[in-house]
Amino acid sequence: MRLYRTTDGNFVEENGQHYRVGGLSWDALLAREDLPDFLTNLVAKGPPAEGFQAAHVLAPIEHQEVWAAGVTYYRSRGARMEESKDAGGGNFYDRVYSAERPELFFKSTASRTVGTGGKVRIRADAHWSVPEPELTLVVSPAGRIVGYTIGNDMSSRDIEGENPLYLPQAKVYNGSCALGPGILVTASPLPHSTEIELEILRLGRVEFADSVALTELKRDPKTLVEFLLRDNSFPVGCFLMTGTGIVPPNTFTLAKGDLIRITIEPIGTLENEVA
Ligand code: DO4
Ligand code: MG
Repeated sequence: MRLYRTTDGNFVEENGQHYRVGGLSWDALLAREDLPDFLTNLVAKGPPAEGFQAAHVLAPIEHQEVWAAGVTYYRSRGARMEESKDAGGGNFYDRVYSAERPELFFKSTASRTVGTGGKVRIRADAHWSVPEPELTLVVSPAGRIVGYTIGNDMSSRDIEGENPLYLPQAKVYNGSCALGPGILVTASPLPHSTEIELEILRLGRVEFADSVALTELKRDPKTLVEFLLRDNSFPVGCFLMTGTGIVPPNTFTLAKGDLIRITIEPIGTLENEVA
């Protein structure tokens, strides 16, 4: 089941049919501990509804906070060590990769987040920017993983590499986050074979493409959630990006007009142009 927030209200899609989810705000839906069962019952009751338009889909966020995990793939560990070696930061990334406590950081709010079709931004004072395609957990107030969406953790690598203490500036700025297109609502974990695919198009041609499977994710999503909720409450649920396993070569930086396409098969495709 996929849940969509649209300009015409909220819809759930199952087997190509759409059903209207009336009477509850997006916050009220994401605050439900029984979201998978609630939507299963709604679909079973039917009937399907007209009126769903893919072009009207909004970012699947209202008042939720977006958090992110870092250095959860070996590839990301290597990239951070390399970018920060002149600043003496390399050792920290190596240590966090194998430490019991994961790296978790605050990433975004709804005002800095765009949905599919929206424009993400390169930070105005950055010179080396990349998208980070990440499986993103949808977490209930009690810490249950009730679904999955696709996230783009836009990052300024030169700022992050200059000094690890600049991480919040490299990660949190206007248009630094994309989520969507909708939420795959399920109480079951995704198979380890699930692939995250990234394609960056420049002037209509593929400039960079790569993919990674969830088998490469070092941390268990449930453990990431457990750490996030250790001393934090999320009354309307939250999003937790699980880190990137795809890093373009160091010669690559995003440019205005690039099209970033991230696909995770059971969820869909998140597509954003760089403003
Ligand atoms: O430690 C810096 C950020 C890492 C990150 O965002 C990632 O690995 O995805
Ligand atoms: Mg990231």
